[in-house]
Amino acid sequence: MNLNKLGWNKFFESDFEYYKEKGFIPDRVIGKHKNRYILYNNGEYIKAQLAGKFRYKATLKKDFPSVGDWVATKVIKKESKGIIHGVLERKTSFVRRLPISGGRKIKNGEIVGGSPEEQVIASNIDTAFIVTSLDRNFNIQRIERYITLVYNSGANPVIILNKMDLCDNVEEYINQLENIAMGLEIHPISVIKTKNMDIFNKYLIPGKTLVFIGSSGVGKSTITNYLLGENKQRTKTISKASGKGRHTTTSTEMLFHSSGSMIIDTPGLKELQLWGDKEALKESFQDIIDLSNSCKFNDCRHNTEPGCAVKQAIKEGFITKKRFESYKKQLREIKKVSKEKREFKINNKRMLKRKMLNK
Ligand SMILES: Nc1nc2c(ncn2[C@@H]2O[C@H](COP(=O)(O)OP(=O)(O)OP(=O)(O)O)[C@@H](O)[C@H]2O)c(=O)[nH]1
Ligand SMILES: [Mg+2]
Ligand SMILES: [Zn+2]
Repeated sequence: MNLNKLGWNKFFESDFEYYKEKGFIPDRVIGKHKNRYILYNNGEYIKAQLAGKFRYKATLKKDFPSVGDWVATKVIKKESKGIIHGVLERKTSFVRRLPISGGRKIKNGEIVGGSPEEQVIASNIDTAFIVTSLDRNFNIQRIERYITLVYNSGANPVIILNKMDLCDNVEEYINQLENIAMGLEIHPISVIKTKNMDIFNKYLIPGKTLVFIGSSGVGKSTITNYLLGENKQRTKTISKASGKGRHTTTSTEMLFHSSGSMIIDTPGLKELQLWGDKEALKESFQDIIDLSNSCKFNDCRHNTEPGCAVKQAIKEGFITKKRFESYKKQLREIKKVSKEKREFKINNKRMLKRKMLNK
């Protein structure tokens, strides 16, 4: 199997130059279990660990390899294992803010505390399927958050509405979504009843990487198994899954589809805090940002200012109040994380400096 079939291209090649000279080989991360990684290359699966020097230099969570990454490795033949020495720059990556370990605190509807770090869920992906089910799980605000994060990942967002067999007003859901997912493809499907499953064909392109993301119980693994044509991924067996509680998939895994594309199945995300900078909402809330360019004041906050185009659009029913509320909430969250990120960076620098001086 050549590297291109695994998604390798010029982007990674140029970053790999440095490692190539040192005799490393590029492998793709297809699985991760604590400190152990499973890599793939040339039709072979390789168990791998991190090099000591790499571990020493990696300080942030995002410095460590994640599923979908290309890594520079050396294989120890007689032990048939690989040692990872570096992670190549990610072309795209789906990230969220690192969840708080050991419970979270909520204040005024927002999560407080926790380290302002990003967590990489999957990288070097081409298409991200945001999966939701047409039952109690359906939640516009949550989908809006996924859309923001997928746009920021650099991958192409596609919305999958699974379990259409359980719903008799699919059109209503689609109408609601069209107001928040402008221009995105929205596909209602049912894996169980094999409805509309051929919509996936156009994304299953050799060398492309697809990822399924969404809450627990929406059917990500059931879809993955259907596409693979075998029951590789464990799925919830009780058909009356509540959509709450235990996660069936516990680790992210990359699987190979017969078309030559790669499918990443992820565990359901319970918490979805935003990550990004001030540009983070420019695609997911393009409607509101476009409108705000027509506000009378450049720095209009769309509160009580005269000549506010956003308020006018709400009044005339072009955008819903809910949509505007989502925008404000996401904007607050992004501003907060940007601020915390800056402070975190300064503290980190100070800490490093102290470490150096103490040496
Ligand atoms: N009615 C109906 N049930 C479905 C459909 N697709 C999946 N399910 C059921 O939904 C439940 C959860 O499916 P999973 O594939 O395990 O969900 P998941 O998104 O992978 O969940 P996590 O791994 O926990 O994140 C299972 O009981 C499936 O049988 C569908 O199209 N219709
Ligand atoms: Mg699953
Ligand atoms: Zn305004």
